[in-house]
Amino acid sequence: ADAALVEAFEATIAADERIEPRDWMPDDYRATLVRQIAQHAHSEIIGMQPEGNWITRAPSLRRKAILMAKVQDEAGHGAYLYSAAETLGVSRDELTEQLLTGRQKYSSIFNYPTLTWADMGAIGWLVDGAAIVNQVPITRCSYGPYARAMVRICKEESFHQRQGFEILHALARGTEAQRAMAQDAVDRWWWPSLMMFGPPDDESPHSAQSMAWGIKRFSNDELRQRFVDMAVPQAESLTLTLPDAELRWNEQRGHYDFGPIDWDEFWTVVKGNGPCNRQRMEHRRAAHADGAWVREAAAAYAAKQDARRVA
Ligand code: FAQ
Repeated sequence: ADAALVEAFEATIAADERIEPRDWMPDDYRATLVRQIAQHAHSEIIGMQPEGNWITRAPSLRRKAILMAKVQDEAGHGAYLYSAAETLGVSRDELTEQLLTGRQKYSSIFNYPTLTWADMGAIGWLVDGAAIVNQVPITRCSYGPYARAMVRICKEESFHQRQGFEILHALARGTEAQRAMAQDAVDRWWWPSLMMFGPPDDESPHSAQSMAWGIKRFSNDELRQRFVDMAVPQAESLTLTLPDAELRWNEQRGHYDFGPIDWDEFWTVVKGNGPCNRQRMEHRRAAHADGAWVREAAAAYAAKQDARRVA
């Protein structure tokens, strides 16, 4: 590329200013953003399934209305993120194709089953909680459209997290059976939530370059630690326990120490062999096929409008 263009790009990054769609950018920078934003968008869309599973069985009309709104927000986040990716020159059709053929990933967390109503609480509290810790720094990402999309998404995620916390709060103060259900959900979602932050820093191939480009602002391990430090006092106020015997405050570090993460489990899930990977993909493919008539009708309508304009 033209030396002046490279220099302008590097100066923008060094000054901590934003790269915009019209600006020249290195191919690898563009490819990294497409990869991360697409994975993020796909996660929102696939992430509708675990909670969608409980909409018809929510324990009250009020809980049902809240859960429907949350799942609908996730569709909105997906649409927002696909639009951000499109500013990089890929179409939404292409991205959908990459998801459906398994060439692009989505977050490992959505390959776990939602066995009880308390899972809606644990997902809101822990999964949305982890998502916020990961996403707040992305509001300062060097790529403008991604950073701006994150501002609204983070506001909605904070509401999602509180609604999850409130579900667990109610269950933890309910009957013995409800309390046990809340504890069981936390036991099952804790470790997979820690895995959401990605592999340890020394096994994260993309981190160094993404941090140099200002796409990532903190490393996977830094954000994971921040999440643990936040979750421990919240678990105490819920009067629930986190399933880790090694969890304790480390005065010297000023952080909570925690036990080892099962990275074999993480990679098994990432490679497609988690408890629900097949089910999630089958469901998404079927939903896409079922929606073909809507896309055809929309395209026919648009063509008719165009023809009318020409005439
Ligand atoms: N799952 O070198 P790194 C939500 C892959 S929140 C699956 O560290 P990077 C809200 C990674 O892609 C969830 N794969 O990679 C919601 C790479 O593979 P590749 C979505 C993972 O990109 C809540 C390889 O491992 N949030 O949806 C995972 O620098 C409730 C090496 O890893 C985002 O996507 C994983 N957990 O860092 C919705 C946030 N971790 O591509 C519904 C934006 C890593 O070379 C209900 N993304 N991999 O084949 C990011 O911040 C980053 O992409 C990381 C990974 C931190 C996830």
